[in-house]
Amino acid sequence: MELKGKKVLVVGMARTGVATVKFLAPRGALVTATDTKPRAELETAVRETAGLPVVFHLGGQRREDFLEADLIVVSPGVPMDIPELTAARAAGKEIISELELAYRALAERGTRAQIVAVTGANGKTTVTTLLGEILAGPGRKVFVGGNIGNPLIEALLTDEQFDFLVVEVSSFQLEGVTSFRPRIGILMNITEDHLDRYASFADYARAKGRLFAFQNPEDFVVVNREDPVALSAVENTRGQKYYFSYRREVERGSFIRPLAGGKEEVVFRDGRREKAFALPPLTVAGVHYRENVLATFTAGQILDLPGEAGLSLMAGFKGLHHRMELFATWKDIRFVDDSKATNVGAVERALQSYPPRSVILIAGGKDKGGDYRVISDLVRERVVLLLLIGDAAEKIDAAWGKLTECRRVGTLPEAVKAALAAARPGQVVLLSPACSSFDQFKNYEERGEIFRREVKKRIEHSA
Ligand code: UMA
Repeated sequence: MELKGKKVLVVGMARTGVATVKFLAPRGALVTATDTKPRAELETAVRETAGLPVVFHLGGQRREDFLEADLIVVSPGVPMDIPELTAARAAGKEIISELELAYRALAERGTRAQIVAVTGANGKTTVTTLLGEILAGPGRKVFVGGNIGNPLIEALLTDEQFDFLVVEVSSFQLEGVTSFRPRIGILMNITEDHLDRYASFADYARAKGRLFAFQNPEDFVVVNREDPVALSAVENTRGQKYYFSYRREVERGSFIRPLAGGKEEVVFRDGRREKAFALPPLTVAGVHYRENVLATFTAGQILDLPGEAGLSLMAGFKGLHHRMELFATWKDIRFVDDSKATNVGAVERALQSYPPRSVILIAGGKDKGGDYRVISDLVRERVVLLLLIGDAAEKIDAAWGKLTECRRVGTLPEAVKAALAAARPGQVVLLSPACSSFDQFKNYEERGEIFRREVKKRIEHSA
C-alpha cells in the first residue's frame, strides 16, 4: 500500500480520525481531514495533529475533496451513504474504514501478531476485555483496542511489536473492510441494534458477517450455538467453526457440564479430543456472562492457553463499568448502572437478572429504530415502574406504557427523583436505557456518571 504522494481524505476527526492522520501524514500521504463540526468544536483534534502536514476542511464536507481523493478513510460514526461518499463511490474512489487501513498496514509490516476480533450486538466489550487479560502474560505483548475505545490504527503508532491484537469490532467498522482477516473471529450474538443506520435487520446482520468474509481454512470462527441469526451470518465462511453453548453439548467448541454437588466444569472439544476444567464460581451472575466466558475460553483453547488460569481469572472478573454495575444499596434498595445498554437486547439481559415485579426501570434516550415490543413479556413480568427519559420516550411509551405503571419524566435527574420516591425495600432501580445517549449526553459514560451522582446526592440528602 503505497502512501507516499497519495491523496488521502480522512472523514471524521474524533478519536479515529486523529489516529488515522497521525499514521498517514508521516508516511508521505497528502492528507486532507474533514468533519462536519466546526473547528471550535474540534480543538483537541487540531492540537493533537499540530505539526503534521494536514489540510483541514472543517465545519462541513466538500464534495470535491471526496472526488479528488485517491483513497477515503471513513470513521465508524460516519454513515457510508452520505451524499459525498455516494458520489465518490460512483466515481470509483476507494472507500475503506480505519480498521481496513490498519489491517493492510499490519499485513505489510509482516507482523507476527495474531488478530483476535470480537463482534456481536452485546457482550463484545466484555469478551475483548477478558481476552486481553487472559492473553497478557510474561513475554507476550497484547494490544487491546477497536470499538472498545482506542482504534486499531493506534497499534501502528508505536514501534512496539505485538504478539496479539485483540480487537472489538462494530458493524460500522466492518462496512468498510475489503480484506480484514482475523486469525480468530468471534461472534457473540446478533439482535436488533443501529436500525437508525441500517435499512433492515438483515443489512445489520450482513455487516456483522463481514468479519468472516476474508478468512481462510487456517483461520477460526467462534460462534454462539444458541443464536440462529449469528449461525447463519457465518454460514459461508471458509474458517474452521467452533461453537459455544450455555445449554447443550457441542462437538467442536465449549460448553458447561454440571457435576455432582452443584459443581461445574467447562469442556472443550476439537472434534476428536475432549478437555475438561473445573469452573470456579463466577462473580458476575447470569447466562450472558457464562456465554462471554465460553467464547473467551474457546478462543483461549484454540490458541493453546492454559485452561485453569484463564477460568480462574474470568471467575474473579467483576464486570465492566456501566454494565449491570451495582454501585449503591440503600434501605435494601439496589441501584444498578447499565448505561452501556444501548439496545433492547441488552435490556433483556438486564431484566432477566431480577425477580418478577422488582425493577424500577429508567429507559429512553436517542432511538435507534429498533422494535421495543420484542421484550414486552419481560417488561410486564419484571418492571413495577417505568420511568422514561429523552427523545424516545413517546415511542417506548407506545410499546411498554400499558404493561406496567409508566411515567414520562423527561430527564435523568427527574427519573432518579421519582425512582427514589417510589422504591421499596427489595427492589432494584435500574438504568438500562435501550437507546443511545446522544440526545442528552456526550456518551453513555457521561449518562452513567450523572445517574450515579444523582442517586448518591439524593441518598445523602435523605440520610
Ligand atoms: N462526522 C462527520 N460527518 C458525518 C458524520 C460524522 O464528519 O457525516 C464526524 C463527527 O462530527 C465527529 C466524528 O465524525 O467529529 C465522529 O466520528 P466517530 O463517531 O467515528 O468517533 P470516534 O471517536 O472516532 O469513535 C469511533 C466509534 N464511534 C462509533 O462507532 C459511533 C467508537 O465506538 C470507537 O470506540 C472509536 O471509533 C475507536 O474505534 C463507540 C460506539 O458508540 C464507543 N460504537 C457503537 C456501539 O458500540 O454501539 C458502534
